[in-house]
Amino acid sequence: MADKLQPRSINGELTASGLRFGIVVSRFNSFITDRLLTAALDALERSGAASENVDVVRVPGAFELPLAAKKLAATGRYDSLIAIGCILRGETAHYDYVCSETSRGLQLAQMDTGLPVIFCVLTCDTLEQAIDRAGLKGGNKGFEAGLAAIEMARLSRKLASGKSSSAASRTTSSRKPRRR
Ligand code: INI
Repeated sequence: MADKLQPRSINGELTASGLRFGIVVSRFNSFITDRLLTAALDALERSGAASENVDVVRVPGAFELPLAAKKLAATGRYDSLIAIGCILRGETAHYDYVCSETSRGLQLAQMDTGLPVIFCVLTCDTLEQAIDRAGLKGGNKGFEAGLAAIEMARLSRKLASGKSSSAASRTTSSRKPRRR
């Protein structure tokens, strides 16, 4: 019988020291988004992030998060971004448009730039549901987002360096030394 396959496991550690984070926060429903932000900062701080390595940018509403995230990513200053918002269902279809464009835009921002953009946007039917997820029964999604930002930053660094080191070893082994 063949031995059991033991694949190499590649994970992002939860250590934030030396990493740089950008956080984009929507002012709309700030009663909720401020609580998510506080918890995200708590997760970063407890994991070793330094104040000078964390920037917070505020935008009017969730719909504006993707553009701000993409512009932050383009600066090349960050290892990971967190987008924080809270969209509450109203009486019209507005909620659906804001939800779909915000999530689509944030996913595009991370796929276009290659920088992790953590989705910390609550999409709730009621204010009670949002409160539950911003520090009550459902924990705090901001804290989870902070941890996800650290993990993805570390994982991205590993995956990038893995790619470059294997490419480098291939190049060196196949290239003959030059004669002088
Ligand atoms: N923005 C939010 O972040 N949450 C909401 O619940 C919300 N609702 O319900 O309207 C909301 N709307 C504003 C939107 O994000 C934009 O800021 C606005 O349309 C200007 O572009």
